[in-house]
Amino acid sequence: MRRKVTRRQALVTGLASVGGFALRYPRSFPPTYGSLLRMGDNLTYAAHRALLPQQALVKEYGEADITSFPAIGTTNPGSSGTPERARDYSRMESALFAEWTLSVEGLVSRPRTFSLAELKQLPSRTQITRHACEEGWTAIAQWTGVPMGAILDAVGILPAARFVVSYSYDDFANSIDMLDAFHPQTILAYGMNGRQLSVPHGAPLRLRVERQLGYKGLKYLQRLVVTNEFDDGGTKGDLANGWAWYTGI
Ligand SMILES: Nc1nc2c(c(=O)[nH]1)N[C@H]1C(S)=C(S)[C@@H](COP(=O)(O)O)O[C@H]1N2
Ligand SMILES: [Mo]
Repeated sequence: MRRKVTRRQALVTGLASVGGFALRYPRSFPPTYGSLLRMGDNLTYAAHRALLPQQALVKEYGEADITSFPAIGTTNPGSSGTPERARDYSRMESALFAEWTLSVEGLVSRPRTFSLAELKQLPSRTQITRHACEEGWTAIAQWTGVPMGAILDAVGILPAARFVVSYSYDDFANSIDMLDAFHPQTILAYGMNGRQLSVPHGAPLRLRVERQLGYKGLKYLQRLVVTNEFDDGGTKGDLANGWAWYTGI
């Protein structure tokens, strides 16, 4: 007879087996632990961090699997938000984002900005993956960009670094931990399906966090901040907007 393992048993067994991992990452629970309303975070976060191989890759598809892909949420920061921001974004867009830069700051030894041209000189990765939106649809696309780990290596994160908070032109933010930040499939994408990333899909640069739901893939990136304390972006972040911080799939 097959022994049934309850989710709770699986969780406890898993947590017990990650001693070595817990030494490096002292928290086995997500930063949102403690809120009854966020118990879903605790299960998926602990299960992913404890039960799965640490750097498991999500499935990658072939070109024949690419599907149509709706644009969701903000589809043009140049026509939404404050007039100043809309003007800034429109100006950058009409200059083909030559003036756009990504700022990388916080707990790093060499804070700096990267132009699009500079990002394209860093090692790139192309992957065809399935995007899952919390609204219930999925779509498959090919993404090309710089692994976030390559950017973090370029600026040199300090030993206390634990999270990367991303900020966007349409005033959203969200954060991921270092495990997701250095996951090989976590990339800052400037290309989609072999072309420049379009405005509806987040031009000039968007995040892809392939092991989490689609809303963690922030479009219209502006700034990355490395922190040692949990920071979800406050009123701009997922939690303040009623979404879970960790949405492993
Ligand atoms: N800056 C920003 N990023 C965002 C959003 C947004 O509205 N603004 N929507 C999120 C949601 S809910 C999803 S499903 C995906 C959609 O990406 P797409 O528009 O390329 O389909 O982007 C995510 N990232
Ligand atoms: Mo979404």
